[in-house]
This record gives sequence, structure tokens and C-alpha cells, in this order.
Amino acid sequence: MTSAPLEPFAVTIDFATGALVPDPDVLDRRLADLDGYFVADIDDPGVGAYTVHEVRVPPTGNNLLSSTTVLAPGKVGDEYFFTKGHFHAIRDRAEIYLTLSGEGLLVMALEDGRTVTKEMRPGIANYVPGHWAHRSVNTGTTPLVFYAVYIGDAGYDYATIAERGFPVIVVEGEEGPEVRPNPRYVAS
Ligand code: PAN
Ligand code: ZN
Repeated sequence: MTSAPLEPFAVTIDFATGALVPDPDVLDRRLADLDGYFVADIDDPGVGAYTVHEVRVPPTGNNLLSSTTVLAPGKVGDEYFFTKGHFHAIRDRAEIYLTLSGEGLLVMALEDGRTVTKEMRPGIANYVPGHWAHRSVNTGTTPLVFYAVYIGDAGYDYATIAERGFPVIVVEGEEGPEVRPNPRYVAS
């Protein structure tokens, strides 16, 4: 079945702040929402971690959903702030992340525990194929802002990551960010 055409439209993206115009759907994640995700305990659960600004289109397989994410700089213990991370509910749905400002790492993991970590900085478009869980990590001192485009019916499976964690963590080492095995990862 084909659906009726949508009306073409445009949004304006502020590359520095991630704000959209129009900006109808903004999700606000605090450290409290990341309780249990870091190795160390969270000192102040009220601190803002990231916002997600969504472009409003129907979440169907014939549309492309997109959003900006604005991830604050900071650390919990030695770990840099990160997004929760997820598999797509429909596992084979792919996604592109285009970094607009800041710097970070994109950590991707398969269900069997294999990981790939890629740099995020302005101008880099990261391709996240289906089946790879993905989490962005802000390793810089300014907000990490990126634009994500994904197949509309992808959906989110947060539970698998919430229960098992990612196989690796990103910590501040002597000479900058280091990717290390996650001592709390629960292998399948
Ligand atoms: C992104 C993410 C966004 C926030 O739009 O949803 O960066 O990360 P979490 O969803 O893991 O909290 C995306 O990957 N959408 O599919
Ligand atoms: Zn995704």
C-alpha cells in the first residue's frame, strides 16, 4: 500500500546549538535517566546530559526520521558523558550521524560483543549499518552536536543495553580518551 504524498518542507538547523526551527519535539535527558549506565555513581542526577530535537514526520518505513542530539561535556567518574545507546527495535534499520560541532566517539556494538569505535567531529558522516547498537560519547569540552537520519520505522530497543551495557567504555586517560573493556558488560 502506498501512502499519500506529504507536503515538502524544510527545517533550519543551528550547527552550534542543535536547535531546529521549527522545534516541536525536544526530549530532555538528565543524568538521572542514565542511572546504572556508568561504572561510577552519579553525584548530581539533576545535571542535564543531552537533548534530542526531532523533525516531525510519521515514523513509517517509507519516511526518513531525523533529529539533532546535543550532548553536554562532562564525566561521571572517569567516563565521559554518553547517550543511553540502543539497538533499533527493527534490528536491520540503518542510520547516518553527521557531526555538526564538538568532538566525540561513536561506539557501535553487535549483539555478539564485537565493537567498532569511530571518531565524531564536524564534517564526518558516520554510517551505522543495521544490527549495530550505537552510543555517542562527548570526549571534548564543548557540546557534541550531530544530526541523525534513520529509517522511520526503526524504533528503539533500549532494554538490551540497559541490562547488558556496552562491551567497552570511554574514559579519560593520561593522554586523552581511552576505549577500555567495560567491567560491567554482561556477555550473551
Ligand atoms: C539518535 C539517538 C539520540 C539519543 O537520534 O536517539 O542520539 O540517543 P539515545 O536514543 O540512545 O538516548 C538515534 O540513534 N536514533 O535512532
Ligand atoms: Zn538509532
